[in-house]
Amino acid sequence: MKKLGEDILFFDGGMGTLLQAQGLDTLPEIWNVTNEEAIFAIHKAYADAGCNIIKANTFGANRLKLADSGYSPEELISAGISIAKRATAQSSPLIALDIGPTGKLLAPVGDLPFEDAIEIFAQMVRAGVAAGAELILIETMSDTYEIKAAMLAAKENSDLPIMVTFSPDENGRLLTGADVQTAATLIESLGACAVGLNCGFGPRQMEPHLRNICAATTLPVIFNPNGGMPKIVDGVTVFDLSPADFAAHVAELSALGATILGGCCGTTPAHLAELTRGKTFFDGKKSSPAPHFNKTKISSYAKTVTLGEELIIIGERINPTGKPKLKAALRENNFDFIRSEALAQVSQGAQLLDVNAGLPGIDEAAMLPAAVCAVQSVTDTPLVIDTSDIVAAEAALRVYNGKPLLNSVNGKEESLRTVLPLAKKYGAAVIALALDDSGIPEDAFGRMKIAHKIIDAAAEYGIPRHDIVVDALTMTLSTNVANAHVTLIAVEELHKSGICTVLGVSNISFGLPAREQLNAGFLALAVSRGLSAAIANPANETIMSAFYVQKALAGRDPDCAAYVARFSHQKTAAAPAAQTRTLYEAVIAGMENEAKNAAHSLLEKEEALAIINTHLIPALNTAGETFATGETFLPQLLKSAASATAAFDVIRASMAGESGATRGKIVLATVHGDIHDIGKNIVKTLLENYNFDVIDLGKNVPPEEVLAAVQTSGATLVGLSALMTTTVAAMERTITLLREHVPDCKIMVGGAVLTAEYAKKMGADHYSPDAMGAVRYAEQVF
Ligand code: B1M
Repeated sequence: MKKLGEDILFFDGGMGTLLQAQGLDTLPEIWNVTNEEAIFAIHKAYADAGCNIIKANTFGANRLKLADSGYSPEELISAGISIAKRATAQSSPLIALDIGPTGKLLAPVGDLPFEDAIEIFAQMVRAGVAAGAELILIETMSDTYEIKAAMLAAKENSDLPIMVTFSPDENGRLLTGADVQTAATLIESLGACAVGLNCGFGPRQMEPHLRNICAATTLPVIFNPNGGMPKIVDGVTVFDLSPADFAAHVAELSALGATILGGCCGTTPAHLAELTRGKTFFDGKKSSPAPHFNKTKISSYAKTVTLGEELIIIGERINPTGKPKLKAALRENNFDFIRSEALAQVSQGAQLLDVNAGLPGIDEAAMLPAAVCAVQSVTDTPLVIDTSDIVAAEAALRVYNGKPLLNSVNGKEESLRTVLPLAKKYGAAVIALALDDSGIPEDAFGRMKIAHKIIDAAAEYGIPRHDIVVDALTMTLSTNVANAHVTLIAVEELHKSGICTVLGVSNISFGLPAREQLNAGFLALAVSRGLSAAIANPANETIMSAFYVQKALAGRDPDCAAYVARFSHQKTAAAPAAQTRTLYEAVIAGMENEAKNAAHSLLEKEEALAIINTHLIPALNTAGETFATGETFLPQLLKSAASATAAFDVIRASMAGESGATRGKIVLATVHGDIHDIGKNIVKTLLENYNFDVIDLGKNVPPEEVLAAVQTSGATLVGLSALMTTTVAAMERTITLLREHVPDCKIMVGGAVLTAEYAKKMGADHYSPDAMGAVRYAEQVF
């Protein structure tokens, strides 16, 4: 029997590319019932090539992709697994239910709700289990949220082992921003038995990403690259690695630590036969131990924070206790205030953010997940989910995109019994409070005993020791002068046994003067004893000064750069949370209400069009630039777009149209495949203000729909907008179709990606760089 992670195992290779070569003209999974022999032969060839794991032909058998096919996921999955089993009966490899992406982006980036995604995958999992799948492979993923949805569906509907592979881009990032470490952290925390990379590129191009994933996980690593770098030759995608070259590259790269090897697009049974033929090369090979073994990692959808290396500041301000403004915001569903607090704390130096929405009279189980989503929409800083309400905890853990830190569990039986299973299911690390039914022990030994009891209980639920972060509890110095000492000893002892610790420091000074000095001194002492994280207000000058001082003194601030940056200009505390942002800043920060308010203020002194041109568009340009350079990610870009739209709605309402008769009909659309409509909407508003009758078809409009609208309305001018290089082709198709059927209709085009020259080349009558240009041209036409 082969052992996962110890022996080398072989996945099979490509399926879709082989079927395409045989004339596939439908979804590949449909061939499970219409062309069974072809699928049978491919599985058999892979089994004969020596593969240990065979992917059933079920990758896209989800109800979204099959919607108009006349087939159900159950039917195709049942047939797919049955063929795989029959075809490989002689060598009996493991048969995997293969699950690919839904094909849609999940909300808030796209429009597929998270729970709908879970249910779509759950249907596949139930069908796979019923058909006798032996493991679940979730593959070719490019969004951590979709990975989480698929993994929850697998866990909630089966006991099968789960493997997950994803496909980073050339910069090593997923579509929605995660780096390799972050994706691997999430997947490991949710309980996969192996994690890895597939598709995208050939083996060589995957090397840096493979290196990163091997360093980031303690799980066995899967490596299923393509058969070379895909290239388009005569309209057909080809992969350039011969079986021998492929096998040589994969074998060599496996030395980085991958123990489950196979192929993806463009690989064939010949590639896999060549790879498995080198078995002797692999014999006796063991996975290299991951260098970052047993680190406590907390992640968001895009980044990972590691505890235990240097002090981490957990921003404490999204907690209503003693904060009247936050209480009011929670009662009024003012999520902009919460987002604002989050952004302010991050800019002040918080590396994690605590989110607590517990307030008498509000529904915490609804509010906490909403607050978590609100914060995640503007920042990729990982979160600490802080609640004592178990229902609220589950709701927030479920929607959180990443591996959170859950605050908290304690040594009481009920807490252990209710909190730990949730942490296990949702892959959270947990803050363990050193107290139990008998209260808070007075000595360090008592607190450590409780900490170890929690760690042992967590282990029984399968939660690793490094995912427990102990809070040794800060007691007020004024009530007992030994209090600081007790906590510091506990921190030191826990640190010595490799356990991460966290403290809320400010309680130490309660009832004493010069509280901030005492808090800062206590923090510095605790850090010297090995404290991993402090829950604090990052706007507090004294605490943050202590943070920079300890960092420099501990030798963790190369060239004292952070220290110098902070103190050379005696930087004052950042502006208070509820600061007033300009329109430009509000759009970049993604604050809708602030953007609206700023637009209202600007309208008092500036013309509508000037506001659009000098505030709104430059803000979107900056948002686009930081997105392009990888400083921000899709969720943030989305929030900026929503804020710009909100501001534009205010501006639009202020634009009084000219009175008079309608001056002509214009059909307006953003072309097929393109969902950018802010610019098109500005064009529409301006045209309407100049009394043109605009038939707005919206965004992502197929050429045929544009033509149909022109024919039914009798419009003699069409306006098309395209923002991406990839959608200019759809614009050209639309122009060609219009020229063919309505040759007298004039066509104007616009959008940042176009030039006058290119517009002419496509056959458009007019290119307009801005909305006013569109009005001027319409005036000419009519
Ligand atoms: Co995205 N996006 N986006 N995006 N987005 C761009 C266009 C991009 C340049 C950002 C970047 O990487 N730097 C890049 C395209 C790269 C390229 O192909 N060259 C890009 C990408 C890659 C993507 C995604 C693929 C990201 C992803 O998923 N990984 C994805 C695409 C989805 C799809 O369309 N299939 C995506 C998604 C989004 C959001 C949904 C988050 C959001 C759009 C929300 C919405 O529109 N409702 C968004 C945004 C906001 C942008 C940027 C930042 C801003 C676009 C914008 O609204 N500009 C943009 C970067 C940038 O342009 N700086 C970017 C302001 C607007 C007023 O200008 O539309 O040019 P514009 O309109 C002007 C003129 O061009 C002219 O008048 C307007 C007013 O002056 N005009 C016309 C426009 N149409 C006209 C028609 C006319 C006449 C004039 O006659 C008919």
